Amino acid sequence: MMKRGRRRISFILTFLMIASLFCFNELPVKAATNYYVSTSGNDSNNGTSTSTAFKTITKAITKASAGTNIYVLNGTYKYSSTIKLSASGKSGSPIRILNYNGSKPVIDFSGQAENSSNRGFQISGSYWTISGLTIQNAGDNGIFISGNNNNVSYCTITKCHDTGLQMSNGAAYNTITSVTSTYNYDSATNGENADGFAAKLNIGAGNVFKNCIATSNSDDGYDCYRAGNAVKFYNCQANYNGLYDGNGQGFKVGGDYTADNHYLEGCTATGNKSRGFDQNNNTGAITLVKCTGIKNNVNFYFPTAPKSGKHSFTGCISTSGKSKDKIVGATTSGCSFNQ
Ligand SMILES: [Ca+2]
Ligand SMILES: [Ca+2]
Ligand SMILES: [Ca+2]
Repeated sequence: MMKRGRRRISFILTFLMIASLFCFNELPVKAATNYYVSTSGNDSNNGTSTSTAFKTITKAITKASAGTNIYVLNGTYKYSSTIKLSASGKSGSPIRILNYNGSKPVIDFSGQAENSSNRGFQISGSYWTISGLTIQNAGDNGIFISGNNNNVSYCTITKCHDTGLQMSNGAAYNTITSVTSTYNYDSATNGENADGFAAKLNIGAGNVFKNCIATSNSDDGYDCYRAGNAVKFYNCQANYNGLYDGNGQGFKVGGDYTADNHYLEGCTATGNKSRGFDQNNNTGAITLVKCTGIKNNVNFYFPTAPKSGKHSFTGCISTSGKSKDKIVGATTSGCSFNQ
């Protein structure tokens, strides 16, 4: 009996092993699906080639899942409704909205009235990539992110009626690379609110800006008002921000006395109306490495020591500021300030 029982168990185990092998082999390997969007397309097409492209990005989004690439062909696409990205890709398998083959498609939201609910793209989902698009004339932010692990790269965001790209409401681990944000202007408040970029009002951890450019926005270049978590900036520029009633700080790295240990490296602020680099009541310790202020009203303004630790400035250079720099509660090394 014992022997037969063991044999039966061994038979069952072998059967299960072979069956499981078959099962794994039978699993379809799901290739990334590509969809195409063209101004001459049609949403009743299948969308899977340039000659059978969809007409709208929104149609392609309804078909998208992790690993999908949505290629946008050249042309100007007009939308008056917010494009909502609420689904999610996966780690290593994002959903991507991309310019097709080096083209420069323009997503134009000029049909939107200036109103805080009229954003261009709204990313509440995670693992999205938006790359190679020009996004313009949104009634509020060009892109608003509250989700996690999203990437925006090689885009131009311009002439929106609030901050070009904003993260808020818990947005975490988002990376913004080589995005230019320019000529954003909120007319209702004569320019008080429209920054180039903002990571403000309760963000999560791990947000990064690399090689971004904020030029000629009505309010600030970059705004971290009440961020609630540290942001990292690498090789970013803020130029000539502050028009009309805007504050005009290049990098506003604080606000409302939250303690956020922001990190900036290789960043340059030029010709901003007020301060190039502005503490703005941040009670955290801020680190600046090889940052340069040129021809701002004040290049570096850090008038208050952090609640714990010290600010850290390494290799920072202040050139041709109209008024003197203010640096308090900091360790400095290899810097040239105008104090
Ligand atoms: Ca607004
Ligand atoms: Ca302002
Ligand atoms: Ca601002």
